[in-house]
Amino acid sequence: MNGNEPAPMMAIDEDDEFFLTLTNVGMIMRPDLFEKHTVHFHGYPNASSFYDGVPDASVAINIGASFTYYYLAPDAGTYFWHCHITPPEHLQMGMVGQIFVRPRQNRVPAGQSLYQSLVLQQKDLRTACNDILCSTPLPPQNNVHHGPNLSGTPTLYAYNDGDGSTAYDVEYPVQIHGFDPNFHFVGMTFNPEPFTDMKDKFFMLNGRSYPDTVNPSPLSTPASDGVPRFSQPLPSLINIPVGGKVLLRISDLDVTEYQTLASLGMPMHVVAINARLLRDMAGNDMTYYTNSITLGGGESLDLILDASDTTKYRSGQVFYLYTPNLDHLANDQENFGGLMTDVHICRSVDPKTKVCTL
Ligand SMILES: [Cu+2]
Repeated sequence: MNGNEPAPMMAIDEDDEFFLTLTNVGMIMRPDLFEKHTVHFHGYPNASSFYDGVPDASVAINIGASFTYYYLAPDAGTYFWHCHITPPEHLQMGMVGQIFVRPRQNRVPAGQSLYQSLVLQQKDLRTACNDILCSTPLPPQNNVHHGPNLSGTPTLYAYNDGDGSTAYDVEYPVQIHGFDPNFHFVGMTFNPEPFTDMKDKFFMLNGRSYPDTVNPSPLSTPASDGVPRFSQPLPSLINIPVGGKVLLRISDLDVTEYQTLASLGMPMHVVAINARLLRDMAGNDMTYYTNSITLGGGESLDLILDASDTTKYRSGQVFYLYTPNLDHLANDQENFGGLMTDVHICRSVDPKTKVCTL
């Protein structure tokens, strides 16, 4: 998928109309195969199963064909997408990507009440729209306004929270993957792939294993024509501006393993699971603090790393996100590596490029 894992990311705003054209160019290395492909937006409230990408219930794209998917982004949250043809195989081969929807709360005019905007939104929706759009219960009444964040731009939120509880300064989409080189090798050699033997031996954050996870640049690899080409454009190094908060939009697309990520010295504030804000039907806060999260393939989770206490978190400090499954802290035969990255506290962080200034 454009030579990257994750495949290209899709970041859209709630209420956007989104058109995606998938072209199946086939595989030069396996001309004997005539595999179809699809795009399945996992967990995403789709208006029509026609665009859902599950081949039994919708269309699949043949070699040489193109098809345009249509989505109306109805509900903020962290999702992900993958090809739905023989999922264990096509996910292992890298047909996985990130998709997230930024909430309409980001567009509340500066100085206006977040709570009132959510009340109004839900009032409108009860008459004009369907239930999917009213998925967040109102929090207790409050007087939080849409103000500026650290860099002076309007604060961004992970969800339509109505109380500012999901505010962040910088966001990091982080997708967890596994990779079994044996399965890929067999796939190149015209033998049937042994699905039951599949077992991941590399463990990756945005397609990178440590120490590539702390490299802020895209990775360069010589391609089969001998020319170096760049891949893995998404960084997995987490830079937090001092006094600020970052949102980690985590999803797991590993086919064979559960994955645990732990944080040392900086609590994880889990605010949403599977694209739903953690709030009960009465609007009570169900978010929680922890030092590790565990996801299976096909799950997502939003968490906030909060460095707003400047007596505890100072510029230049380094923390770690790593897996306590110690056999996943390796790159196949090679110690040490795997599912681990750094968390840097910076004087400032560019929210677009994620570049750290110390
Ligand atoms: Cu596919």
